[in-house]
Amino acid sequence: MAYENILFQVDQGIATITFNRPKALNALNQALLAELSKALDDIAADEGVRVLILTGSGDKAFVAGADITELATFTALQAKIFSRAGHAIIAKLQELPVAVIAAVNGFALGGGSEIALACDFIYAVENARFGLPEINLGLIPGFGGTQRLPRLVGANQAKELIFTGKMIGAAEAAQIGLVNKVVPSGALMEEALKTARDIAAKGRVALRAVKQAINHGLNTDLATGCAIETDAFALTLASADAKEGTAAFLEKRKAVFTGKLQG
Ligand code: CO8
Repeated sequence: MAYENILFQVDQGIATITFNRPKALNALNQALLAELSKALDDIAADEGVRVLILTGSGDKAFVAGADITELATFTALQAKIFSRAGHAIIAKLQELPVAVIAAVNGFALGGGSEIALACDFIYAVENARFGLPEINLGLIPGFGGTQRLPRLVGANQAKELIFTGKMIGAAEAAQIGLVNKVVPSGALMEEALKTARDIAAKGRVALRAVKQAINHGLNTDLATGCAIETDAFALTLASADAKEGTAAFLEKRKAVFTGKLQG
């Protein structure tokens, strides 16, 4: 598939997807979502990828939400199909077996915030703006915002943001636990890449297992979550990566992980 609405590259185990409709502040239309879905499939199938960074082109927006021009033409049925497709793609993003960093370079509104919420964590520039402004359009969030935001920041913070549709800056987003790190605008990609390189050097088996344990554990009770962790721990202990990691420690050298379950 030729990409027209995103830029997609993979370099040394780190994939980058850049939302690339700057004239519409990178708003999500059906074509962009289809391209995003394909790129995520490619990443999931590529054994060499450890980390994905999502960002927006230009210096104004990460993603300013669903494309309102397109949204305004939908029938209720088309809206349901669009919302379902968005949910499926965002779930795919959340379950991707690599670490996913949202590098938010400006507005992350509506569907843009909802994509960032499905990433493993968010870095943002100082002038980034977050919000779920759908209520200002007479709508509600349709790509998981009513579910993921309260799980991340608590129901009270999420309700205030969603009921008012207001935007908050990066500092406030960090204060409520939505953003991990706030950086000056010129430093965003370098900061994200620094963390990505750090994660990419870890064992792939452990990385996949721990992401799955955290994600699945969060959707269950503590005892079930601990059982999920126990199974995942046993699986990683038997892996070639764990043999290499423990041997390297005992031999006082740096581990070289192959990402293999069996040596
Ligand atoms: N869709 C389409 N075009 C957009 C969007 C958008 N979401 N956001 C901005 N644009 C366009 C503008 O129309 C404008 O185009 P043009 O130059 O042709 O007039 C261009 O981008 C630049 O935007 P502005 O001139 O408005 O720039 P400002 O700096 O003045 O304002 C804002 C920036 C504050 C970001 C403003 O553009 C804005 O409020 N945008 C809309 C934000 C919004 O409401 N997003 C939520 C959309 S709904 C949603 O995401 C629901 C997701 C789930 C859907 C499931 C449905 C079934």
